[in-house]
Amino acid sequence: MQERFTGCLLGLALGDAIGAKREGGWAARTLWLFLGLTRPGVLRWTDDTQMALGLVRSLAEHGEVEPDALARRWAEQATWSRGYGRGALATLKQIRRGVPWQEASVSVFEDGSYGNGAAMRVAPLGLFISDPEMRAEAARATARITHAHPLGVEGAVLMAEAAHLAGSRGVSTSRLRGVCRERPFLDRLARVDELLESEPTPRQIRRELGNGIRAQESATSAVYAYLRFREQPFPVLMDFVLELGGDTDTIGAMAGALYGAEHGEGALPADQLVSLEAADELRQAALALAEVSGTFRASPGGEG
Ligand code: R7I
Ligand code: MG
Ligand code: MG
Repeated sequence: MQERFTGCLLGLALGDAIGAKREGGWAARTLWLFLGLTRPGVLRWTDDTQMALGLVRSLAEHGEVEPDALARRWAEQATWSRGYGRGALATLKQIRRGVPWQEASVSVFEDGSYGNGAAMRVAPLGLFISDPEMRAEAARATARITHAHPLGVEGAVLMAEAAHLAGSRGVSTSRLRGVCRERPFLDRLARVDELLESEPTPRQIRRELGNGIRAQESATSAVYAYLRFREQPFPVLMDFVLELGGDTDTIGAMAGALYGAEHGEGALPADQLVSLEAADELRQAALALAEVSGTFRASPGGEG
């Protein structure tokens, strides 16, 4: 069980760091290189991992989703140099200044963000909570802090469920469809099944599911990539993610988390783990969460 927690968070971080080198166009990549944010030989991760780590620590500390504490923790850590989404960073800065998250999360986009930021960070929570309804409600509670839009929230519910099912090798699109309510997710998940019957090119996946920052695109593409390559070595999965292009760090983070949740840390490439930024910190945080798993309490913040 511990292996699954460390595998999930380290797989998320590896996918994020590997994908980050390819995220965006040449201008963004050159800027990152110039600023020293990516260095040869170091797998430096981005906001996806920073927020997942914050969530893991908060869950381990409180034994539940404590939205106010989680919002504060995320807000304290947020810095542009980790490549945060524009809206997410503005929201987190407001929270840091003392604006209640309920207000901040609908201040940049009036219906809240439909970005994939709530989905990218939530996988470890899926392993932590075994009751399906509490899992979905807890995922929603984490999402609402920065991503109040129903599509942003749904991305988190989907990824929490996928991680949970990956932990027992039981991911199927029909089970994932069971936790979804929104058309853009339901339609794409139905399509994932058909796409798994042949071997479509990355270009076709890009066209049919999408590789963008919208939750319904990158989250379903990550689920697809994981289901197609889950029995192959981790680098094969990552090569496909890089070929998908677009929001590669986030698709990498989500697919990597599912792969790690299923196979455990032992299945992740040892040479890459050695180069991964703060791997030991991530491992310790995941172990601390594993230690308190099974103690989850329904969160008062989860109802709201
Ligand atoms: O979702 P979010 O945290 O971004 C995560 C992404 C990942 O790829 C990370 O790796 C990082 O690179 O960023 O950040 P948000 O700012 O909430 O959403 C991302 C983007 O989606 C926004 O900057 C907008 O471009 C777009 N977006 C919207 N545009 C119009 N109206 C999200 N919601 C809206 C909306 O309601
Ligand atoms: Mg990122
Ligand atoms: Mg990204």
